[in-house]
Amino acid sequence: MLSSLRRKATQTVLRATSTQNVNNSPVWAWNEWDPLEEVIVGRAENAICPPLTHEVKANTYEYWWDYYNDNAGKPFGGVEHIKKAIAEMDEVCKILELEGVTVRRPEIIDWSKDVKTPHFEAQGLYAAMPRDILMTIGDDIIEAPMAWRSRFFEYQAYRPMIKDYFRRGANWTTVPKPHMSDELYDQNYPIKNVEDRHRLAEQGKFVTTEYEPCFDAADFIRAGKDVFAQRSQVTNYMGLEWMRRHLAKKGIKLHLVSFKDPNPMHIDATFNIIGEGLVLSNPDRPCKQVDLFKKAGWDIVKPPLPTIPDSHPLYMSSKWLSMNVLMIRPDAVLVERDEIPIQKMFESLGIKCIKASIRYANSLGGGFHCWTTDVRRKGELKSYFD
Ligand code: ABU
Repeated sequence: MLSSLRRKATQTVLRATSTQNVNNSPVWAWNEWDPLEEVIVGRAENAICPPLTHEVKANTYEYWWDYYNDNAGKPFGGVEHIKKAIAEMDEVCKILELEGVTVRRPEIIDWSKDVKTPHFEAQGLYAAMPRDILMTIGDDIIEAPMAWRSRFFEYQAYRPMIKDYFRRGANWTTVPKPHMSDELYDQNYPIKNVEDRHRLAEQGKFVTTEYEPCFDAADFIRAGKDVFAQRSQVTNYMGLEWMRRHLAKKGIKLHLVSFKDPNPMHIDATFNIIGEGLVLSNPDRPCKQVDLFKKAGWDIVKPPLPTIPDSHPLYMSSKWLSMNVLMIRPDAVLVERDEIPIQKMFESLGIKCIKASIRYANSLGGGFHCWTTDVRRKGELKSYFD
């Protein structure tokens, strides 16, 4: 049964001029579900397996560590796997266009090139997950600083289109780039196995230190005047504080939320807001602040177990990519073709399923939400907690 909040036909729209897209900015989105008009879809091209550095080890499952050691610097998943992921994402673009959404893609870059900064040397990773690096808040497109060395230069794949948005009137924020020197990583982070991971997460200990701000944009999830974010292996408190102050200037409150999660990295397969007063909450990773949502009349929906087979490689994620969906409109969702149980769940909520299969793309670490970032959604800034 849906809550009174969702049944309410309308809510108070904050009528301040600044919350309406009066300048017709090409960048405009306040939440995760308003009707989608333009989206960036990532690319698998030239994806490179990163070496098993401290930060990669802390974010990946133990049974893949040998894979990383054996394949660092090589095509991630192998050349044939990448080709299949590319084909899947090209198909996703066509499906989105058929839904009336304008699709933009990042540049194709050779991520195997060695890069050197005053503080480290590395190769790149990919431009597959725009959600990790870009976040739209109103007319502001925000480039996240990131936390993995292999992702330091990832922003370059998006710069031509960001410059285009800027020229056409969008705001553009680049969060200070971290040094990513050794001080950003706990060199003695005592992770040897899965048990360590559980224990350390329970103690609130993560591989990134507080040396300088760092975060991935995918640790944030938007609901109008309230944005929720987690401390994770890639997002530190200093990064959260930087964003708290940035969002406060726009009248948006950043809430720190946490979960019973042994491997926090990106909130959108843990707590994925899919509508007004409606959130998918991973049953394996309960939210410790769930009362905040319940008190505001939100519906907390537990998605069914994912169906992805054990034999399918997921190098950087759990199977819960099944709930990592992209809302196309409040009543339509982009969902994995083979995940029948979650499709049934959406249909029971009155949400139409637009289906595509991205199993090979999943292997690189993301579902539909990770593989995209919304640039423009039709709608205004509202509060869903009043
Ligand atoms: N990058 C999303 C991964 C999320 C998860 O494994 O739960």
